[in-house]
Amino acid sequence: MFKTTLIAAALSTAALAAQADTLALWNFNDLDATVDQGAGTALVIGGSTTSSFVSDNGSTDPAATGSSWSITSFPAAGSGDKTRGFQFNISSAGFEDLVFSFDNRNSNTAARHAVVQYALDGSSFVDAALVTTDLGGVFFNGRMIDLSMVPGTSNNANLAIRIVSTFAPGTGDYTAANSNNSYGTTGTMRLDMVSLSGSAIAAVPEPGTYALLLAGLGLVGAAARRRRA
Ligand SMILES: [Ca+2]
Ligand SMILES: [Ca+2]
Repeated sequence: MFKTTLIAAALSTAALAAQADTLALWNFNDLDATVDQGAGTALVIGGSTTSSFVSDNGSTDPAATGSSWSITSFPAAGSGDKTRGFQFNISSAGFEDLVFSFDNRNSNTAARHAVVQYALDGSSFVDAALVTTDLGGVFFNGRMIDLSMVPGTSNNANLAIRIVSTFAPGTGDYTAANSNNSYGTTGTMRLDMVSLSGSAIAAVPEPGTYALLLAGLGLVGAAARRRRA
């Protein structure tokens, strides 16, 4: 009985570790930036503003009809690199192997490049990945940033993630999403299905637990031998 209980506990811990949970999800279908599943906060940063909650046609949202979050008011050409866009504050307390994902759609004149950044303290942001949107008016779906190998992102109550517009790599200015257009501050950037998923951190058994388990198996073995004798 004792042995069975210990093995069952070990199995359930392994099952938890393998299962990805959604820590936070925004689908924007209720026309606001309040989180729709899990916990977290979303905000527009650096002077950008929400322009609307508009159709998400073309995103991965399984809802038959839904909305996405559109923001505008981006920096003037050649200024404000990595200052405007979206920010998500999501606690990862108790979770590891985090993956941040989103769908996004830019208007023709919005910046072609954005950088996804993370902060371990909620405010000191570090670049994690560059995303390129080289077409306007089309959703680019399932963008994923794997944070599993980024130290400090796991089990962090102060984790924050940003998506901010950035200059074209190696230049000092923005490029428009659509190559036939010029960059404009009134371009829009939309997001849908923003999520952070992860795995519950498995409790590490104390060394004593293994000793008890082995002792239990030894007792069972001894009992079996006695029965055979
Ligand atoms: Ca949606
Ligand atoms: Ca909402």
